[in-house]
Amino acid sequence: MGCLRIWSVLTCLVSVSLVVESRDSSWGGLYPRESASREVKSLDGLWNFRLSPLLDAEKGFREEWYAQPLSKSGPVISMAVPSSYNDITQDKDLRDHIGWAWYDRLFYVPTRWQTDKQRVVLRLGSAHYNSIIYVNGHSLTSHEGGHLPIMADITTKLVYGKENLVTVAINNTLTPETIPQGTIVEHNDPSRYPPGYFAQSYNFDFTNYAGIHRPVYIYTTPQTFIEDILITTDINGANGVITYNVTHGNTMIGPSRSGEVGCSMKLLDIEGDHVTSAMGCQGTIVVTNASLWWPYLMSENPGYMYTLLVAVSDAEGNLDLYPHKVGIRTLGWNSTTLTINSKPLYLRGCGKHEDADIRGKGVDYALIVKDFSLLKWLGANSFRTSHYPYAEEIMDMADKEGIMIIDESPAVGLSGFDEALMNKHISVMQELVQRDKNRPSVIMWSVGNEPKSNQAPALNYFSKVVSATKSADPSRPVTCVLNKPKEKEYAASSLDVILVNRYYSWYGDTGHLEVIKMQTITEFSEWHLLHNKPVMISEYGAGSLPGYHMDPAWTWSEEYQAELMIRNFEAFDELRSKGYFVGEMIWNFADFSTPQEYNRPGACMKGLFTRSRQPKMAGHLMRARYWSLAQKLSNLTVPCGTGTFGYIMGL
Ligand code: GCB
Repeated sequence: MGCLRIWSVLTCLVSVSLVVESRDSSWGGLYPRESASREVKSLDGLWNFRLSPLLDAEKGFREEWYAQPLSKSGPVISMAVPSSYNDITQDKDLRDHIGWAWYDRLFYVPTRWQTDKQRVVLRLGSAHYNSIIYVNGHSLTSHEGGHLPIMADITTKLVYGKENLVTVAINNTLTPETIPQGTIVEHNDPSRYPPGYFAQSYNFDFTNYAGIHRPVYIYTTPQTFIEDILITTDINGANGVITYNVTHGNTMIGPSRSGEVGCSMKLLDIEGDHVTSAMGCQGTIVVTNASLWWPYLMSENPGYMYTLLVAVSDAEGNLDLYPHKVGIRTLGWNSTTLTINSKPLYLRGCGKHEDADIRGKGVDYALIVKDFSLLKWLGANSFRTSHYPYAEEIMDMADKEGIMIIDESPAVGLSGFDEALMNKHISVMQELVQRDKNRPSVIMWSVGNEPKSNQAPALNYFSKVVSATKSADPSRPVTCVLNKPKEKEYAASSLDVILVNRYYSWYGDTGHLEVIKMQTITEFSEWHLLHNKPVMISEYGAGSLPGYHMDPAWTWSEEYQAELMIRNFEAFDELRSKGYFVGEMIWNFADFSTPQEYNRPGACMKGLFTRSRQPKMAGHLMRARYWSLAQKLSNLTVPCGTGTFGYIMGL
């Protein structure tokens, strides 16, 4: 049989990525933003699409599907970008596909970009999992990993004033070498399975949606351009201190002209009014009487951001401008406490997913606005990007709304811990830090969720991954979300804050809500005692079927989910009074899609909200809890009624 499944999937990844002409995708570049020197053009919309045959994964490469429009080499369907491809049609094979999928579209570039000597960059916010990008038949770049940006300079590959072709090949196969990991199970018994039969399994419960999940842009810069901007902030009395470092690039051939490049900065306030200016590619700006970036419900004016207008110019007259948002805030942490702007933090939030019907993990602005509106309705101040980095469009909203983020890598459920995996994991952390380093909303890095860190090699592995993350960014605490018993936990010693997932009275002692308080208090006190670090619960919860009611509470009823939460709240309040318990995040914000299985009805039902974002009883209860915490901790007046539960809690 030609090129058989997993084998071909893997060999294709290796052989094809060897022939790409450039590999600058390890740095996804600054988010495409318009300025007086930059034009941005969206390539979102309907693309052409075709799957590779399941049993001949290499067909598209062998037949060079990227050399001409896909519609010329065979049948195509329309595919929405951004979106997952799985749930878009009625086709089961498309929903369940494992292997290569091909996308392409035509686009124009104006001749003016050539006459103006513009550099042109193609950028995909993400594509899951492995991708190879072609422009006009040239293999341009490849990227491994589904949740971080991919970019490539396409200036010399374009035909100006004419149609150009962009082709993206994506492979969603997960193996023990990918992050996250998965396994391809080959079924070789001819009496039970057809020839070549295989299935994908993985060590997490959410659907492994695939596709071009985030916006695709092309944008221009001058030949001398702003490559990256690093911003850190501090507070000195009433003043804010912004330290910046601008790196610039240059497409001109010949001796380096970096000596002739100059930078200047203009700081604008939230109204766009000039605050102050500075010269030089590195430097410090003092903002007198600064407005600080505060989280939602910790200030009357959360999410305050200035704009740093960065300008880079050279002797040839190139001038590049990039507007970068800056939130001035400090973070602190010690053995008991997390602080923001020197005030103690208590995180009240949830784990989330990028997940919705039809579009799967595709960016959807309507959903982003809805989710932040629900978070604010809840009185939540934070969430974790469980279990992978979320779209930059979501992160922008978090910065703006003052919602704090625990920014997690895609390393969910890892095991094995060999050196190759560790190096890949370190690169992923570096890419994530590179992308999100300047975001005021990001208050902690999470290197992963529920690794098999009861295996001894996890000790060296996590100490290296955590220390690489810290050297990429010393300004934020680093964690990993744990679920192994504390007596056999090898990752914890490397972390700044201990985050633990515990499902008392759900996965253990099912039906026995009365044990939650005792077990939670014992467990979390011991974690603190053992490691002398701040601790928080990063997941707890129960599944509920909306509209299913039972009194007394019974598993899967809305009453059971609500009562389980109340028992947990009692434990959290007691732990909080001990001074080292820094937050609670329920699992999950909303019900989300899971693979087909017999113990879940097509979704993880632990949401406060249904998948279509309507509150369950748990959502109303959580709203009363979070608003009452906000009132207690930040002395806030609750602005409007918080429903029946709020009434009972005296809000
Ligand atoms: C966990 C995982 C989360 C699952 C959850 C569950 O511990 O971190 O991804 O969805 O349990 O519902 O089982």
